[in-house]
Amino acid sequence: MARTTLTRTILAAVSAAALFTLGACSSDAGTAEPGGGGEPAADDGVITLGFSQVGAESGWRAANTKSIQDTLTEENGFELKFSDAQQKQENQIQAIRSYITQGVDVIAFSPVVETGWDAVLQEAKSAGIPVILTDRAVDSSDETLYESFIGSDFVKEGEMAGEWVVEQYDGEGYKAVELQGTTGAAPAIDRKEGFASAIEGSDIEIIDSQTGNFTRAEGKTVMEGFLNKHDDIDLVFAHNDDMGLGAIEAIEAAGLKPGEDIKIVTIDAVKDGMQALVDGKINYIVECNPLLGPDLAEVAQKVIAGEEVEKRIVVEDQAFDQAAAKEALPTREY
Ligand code: GYE
Repeated sequence: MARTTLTRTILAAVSAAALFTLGACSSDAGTAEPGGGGEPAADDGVITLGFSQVGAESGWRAANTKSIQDTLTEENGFELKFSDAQQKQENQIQAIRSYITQGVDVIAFSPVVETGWDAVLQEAKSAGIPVILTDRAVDSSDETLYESFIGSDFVKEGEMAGEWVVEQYDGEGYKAVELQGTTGAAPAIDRKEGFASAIEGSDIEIIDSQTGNFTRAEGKTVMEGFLNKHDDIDLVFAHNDDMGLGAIEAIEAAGLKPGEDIKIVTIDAVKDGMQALVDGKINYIVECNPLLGPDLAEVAQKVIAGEEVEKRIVVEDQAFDQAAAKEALPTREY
């Protein structure tokens, strides 16, 4: 939160400074076109940024897309090219290749899965186009393939969820089920790991774990399967609010009370999740801040201006129990 607010406050100043610098370059460079042709990037003062989004799978993603589209505007000195990969890696690779062909100034994307990016990132590097990762990480040994990775610490989020569960329920022999995010995605891998390490040594046991692909519909279907298979579920750990909301529907359809008969802990803290927490259907939510637009704009401007950027920018997250959610919900931005 703090970081995003600070970023927003200084964005205008950075933007003005960057535009001034770029404007000066532009008069030196005469009438050169932006991007491609070996000309300096963004020499008309406008940064053309190609963004490949994961999809529209969750409330978190909708808020993230809005933040990017609201920040990377003409007014702020950007021309945004945006594409939705519908949660498919091949669509993202295609979008990135198309941005390379178009000769954009910067490419940014949120990788749907962690692995398999080296070839296309190498192509961007060879074309001299800097890449910024937002939200999710890539698993690559070559850190020169991207300028910066802006996003939350997903292991920590999983740990925060697990620590709360241990604090509340250790000693009661709880049986838990886990609704995992998209298989191979950084937040699914890391949240699983963080939660497991936090409950280690307690008597809480994960009796089943399956992917619900970060969507409400799949969260519901997987939870229905869990309820058919097990009659002793005490707790659901869902890797995002949407799957938790799907699980609520399945639990209610089975004649049980979510939040009471079966406790629910999720990650994201988007409005629908926070409302369910206020209503007592979810018990605890760890936040994942989706408002990455301002940080992305700042990093892109710095990269184009040839300034140093941090390789890893960690977005800070908080967590909510019911009382905290009641207080936060009325002024929640997403
Ligand atoms: O938690 C989930 C979304 O990558 C952090 O993706 C993001 C996750 C978020 O679908 O709701």
